[in-house]
Amino acid sequence: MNKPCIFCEISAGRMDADIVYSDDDIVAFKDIHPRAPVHLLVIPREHIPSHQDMLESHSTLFGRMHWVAKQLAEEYGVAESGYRTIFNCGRDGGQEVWHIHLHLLGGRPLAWPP
Ligand code: DGP
Repeated sequence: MNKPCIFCEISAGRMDADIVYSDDDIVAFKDIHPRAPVHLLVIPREHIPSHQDMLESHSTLFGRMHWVAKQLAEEYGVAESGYRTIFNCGRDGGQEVWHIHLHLLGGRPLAWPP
């Protein structure tokens, strides 16, 4: 039997997470293995496996995910110092969870290139 998607489980409230934002379409929560003082994940409730599975009809949803990230950056005090938003996509992109998620990282200087 296929294992349930952990981010679908979090979105449905069947698995614990430190939720920081939620609406009808989007949920955001703290990353379980934070890589920076602020490390949040913004996900759609819809199960979209990766950035490469985006359809044109998802454009508004993806835009709103960035809008939520922007609001959270303010709420978590990193808007002024700066932060990074990332979609890891596929094997070389370092994607481990196959339910699309926008990382919001901040609170320390972030190296570039990663
Ligand atoms: P990525 O490599 O882009 O697929 O990042 C997946 C992120 O998800 C990684 O930073 C750790 C986080 N993560 C994995 N499992 C869980 C979980 O069960 N709960 C929470 N809050 N975060 C998780």
